[in-house]
Amino acid sequence: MSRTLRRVLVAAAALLAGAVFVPAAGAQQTSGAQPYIVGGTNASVADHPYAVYLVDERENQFCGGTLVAADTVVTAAHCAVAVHSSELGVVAGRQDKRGTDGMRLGVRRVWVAPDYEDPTTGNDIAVLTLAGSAPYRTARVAGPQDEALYAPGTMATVLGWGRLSEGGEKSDTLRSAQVPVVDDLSCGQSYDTYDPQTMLCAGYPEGGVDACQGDSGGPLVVGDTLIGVVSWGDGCAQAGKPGVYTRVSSYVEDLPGI
Ligand code: 4AZ
Repeated sequence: MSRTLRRVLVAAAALLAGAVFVPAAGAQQTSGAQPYIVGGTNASVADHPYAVYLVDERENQFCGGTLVAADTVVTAAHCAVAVHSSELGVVAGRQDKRGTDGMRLGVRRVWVAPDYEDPTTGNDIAVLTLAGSAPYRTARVAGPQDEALYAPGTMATVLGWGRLSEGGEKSDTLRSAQVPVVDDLSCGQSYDTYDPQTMLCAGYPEGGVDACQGDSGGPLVVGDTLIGVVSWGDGCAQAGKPGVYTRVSSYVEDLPGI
């Protein structure tokens, strides 16, 4: 079946079901809290100067990150181990991947949470020490005193250059979306391996708004405070499958350079 025909059929089925939330690139979502990361809108690096992305040896963006000091980026462990540090780059101050704004910095040191194995078992956090300084406003890292920011229903902002829909294309430009923090009981019902000590979930019960592939490692912030790192989930924006994030406050004491 052609991609176009499949989209038409999916859209027709969704209309019949009375709810349209299949986001096709460029389409506006008509249900849920946001029009159309998945279900987000364009964001500016002026508003979110701490939002950075990681590039591989071919200068391809493959993950996100958060600038937390001039030479320090928090990202996901699964991003940090994907590329050898000598070939890893961090791009800061560049909203559009096709442009040359901002700067690309090399990575001098990679710290990975010692107990990290894979995202679904937790500890999916890493710190990159940059080879130079990035002169941009940094995010504050949540600590144990910030438990209120993790209260269920708190609206948080997820940022990234990742896919606009599950299996779809990555964004050329920075996107953001608002998602509510999900309570631990619900998240445990969604995912067998959910660990409230090392993870948190965010998203709507009906789905529609989420981080997706390529957003991993990027920020989940409340205001300018980093509370989560995009880590994993079952697909993207599916009902009953919120995004899973690394619970940053559990690690603040361990993170080097912060
Ligand atoms: C990924 O593969 C990925 N919906 C990131 C975030 C989510 C799922 C997958 C959450 O990088």
